Amino acid sequence: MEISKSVSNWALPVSLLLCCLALFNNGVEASHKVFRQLESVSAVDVTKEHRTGYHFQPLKHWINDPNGPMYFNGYYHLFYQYNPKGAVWGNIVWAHSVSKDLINWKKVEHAIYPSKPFDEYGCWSGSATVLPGNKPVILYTGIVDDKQTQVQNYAVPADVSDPYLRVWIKPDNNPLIVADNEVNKTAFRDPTTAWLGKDGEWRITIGGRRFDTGMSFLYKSKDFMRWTKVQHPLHSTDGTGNWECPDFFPVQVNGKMGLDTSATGPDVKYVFKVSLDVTRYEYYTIGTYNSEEDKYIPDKDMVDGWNGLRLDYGNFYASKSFFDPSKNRRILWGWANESDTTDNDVEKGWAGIQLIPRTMVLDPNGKQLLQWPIEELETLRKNKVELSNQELNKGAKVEIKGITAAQADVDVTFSFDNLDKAEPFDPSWDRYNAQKLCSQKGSTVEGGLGPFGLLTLASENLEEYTPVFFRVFKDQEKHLVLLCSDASRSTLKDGKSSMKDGKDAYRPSFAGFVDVELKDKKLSLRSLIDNSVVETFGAGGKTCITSRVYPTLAIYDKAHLYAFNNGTETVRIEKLNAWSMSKPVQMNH
Ligand code: DQQ
Repeated sequence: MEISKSVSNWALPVSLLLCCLALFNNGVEASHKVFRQLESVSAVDVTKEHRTGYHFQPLKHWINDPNGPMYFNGYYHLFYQYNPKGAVWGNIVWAHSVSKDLINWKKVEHAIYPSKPFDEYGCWSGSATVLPGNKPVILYTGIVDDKQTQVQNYAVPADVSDPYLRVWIKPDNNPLIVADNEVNKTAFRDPTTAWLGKDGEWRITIGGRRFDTGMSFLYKSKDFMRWTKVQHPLHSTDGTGNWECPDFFPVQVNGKMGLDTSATGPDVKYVFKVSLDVTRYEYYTIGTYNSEEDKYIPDKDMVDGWNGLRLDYGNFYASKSFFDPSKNRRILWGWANESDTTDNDVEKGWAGIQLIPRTMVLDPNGKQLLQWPIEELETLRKNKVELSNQELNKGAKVEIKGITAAQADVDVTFSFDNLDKAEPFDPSWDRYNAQKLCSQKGSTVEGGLGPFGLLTLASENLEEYTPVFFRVFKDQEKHLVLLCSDASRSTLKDGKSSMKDGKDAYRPSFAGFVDVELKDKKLSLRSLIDNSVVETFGAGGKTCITSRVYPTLAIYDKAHLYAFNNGTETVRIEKLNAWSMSKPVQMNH
């Protein structure tokens, strides 16, 4: 995710950009940087420093997109894009892990790997659907040649009575779907979970583009085997470039329950999410879907493009959701890649993590989603510390002691007496470029109401720290709340790659606005801190930001956690709960 996220002034047409990306990526129009010389260099040692304690990771090597996910007969199945041979992208298989609680994971055999003419050059992302009769099926993208021609295949378990579903079969009638002449064959991938229309036919959508129009193709089938393309795509947006990993699912209006992907009804809205290949971030819209006409229409106040709502304003990509019938919830998985140099990825012997699964519901205001870490995560909490009613005057910095600050869960509610001191929002600032605003007005630049929040992964003398904080602005009669997760001071390490084509370290001031009313004069923040990752949920999950950071001093028991206020207005820690986080008993061994 190294490409600048400042998209307000697109000087270059997207098509030119796409062309440049292809040139710099060994001629391959794919989202991942290709390092031919490194893709099969196996890790000799795996560096422990910066490995996460409670996030999903294999024992070594590269991972990217979460695939599948599904709940089946008492087990959660997470498949993921994995390089069995090295710590950079390449040699991609569907690795497979199973879990009873989404916390402890058992690694099983790779579910899908290149072996047939229809996937000889790669087994890329896809999804699982549990068909009536409790029959799981995976749809995935197969790469059939060295020109990256993409087709859609299926796989089924060899033995559904095996609780781990260890062995998957790719029947000989694959591929199920090949691109027709209207479809760009090298931008045609990542089939979704299927949903059933009122006419009894299955639908899936597949990401791609037509020139620089991002597009999600729609296919229908009566029997899941013979698929026909619907004339119009499920959705498309001009000028957004290639779409990867689309996700399409229903949400309850005024309800907290998750819905099966085929659910419909009067109190149901739909979410369409896409991963933007060009900028490496995602956006989503909320809208209506009519299965008779097969049209998805975003609500009229939705921003449908670069500046749309994001599931996460940080390092978060190729996400995928699934319905968990055991707890009636919709769960979202997202992938965070490394923000460090390629040299460091290779030296560490691993790259990429899956973020903590999040439940997703529609905000009661109907205008966005709310995300929250799954409740099972709370079983890892220990050594609770509490603070309440603690004033933070201008310049205050209070250490949260008694927990392992490098591996912690902290949940805090700040309150303040009035909003009058909020600094005016300069109309010349770009509302869609929260990140730029955060980089200009960092955690140390004095404001009126804010900056206040947490200093995570901080070294004792603050040579290194990753602040997550709010800053409140006055904007005519309203207020604008900015949430930042700023990696710019997170490490003393030099961030330059020594390789000519390697990637440099990326330390952005990630940020997003928080759509909150402030009537109660409170703002809450929850951060999951885990050695090299900070996942933040602002205002009950309205705005989420993930940062990957690599401190050199603030590691293990040398890491500290502080609450701070650098605004002139006093704020109060109304309530703070923090816990050390244990490691799961089993993580992929
Ligand atoms: N990663 C997969 C593709 C997908 C991309 C290849 C997104 O299927 O489009 O590893 O990160």
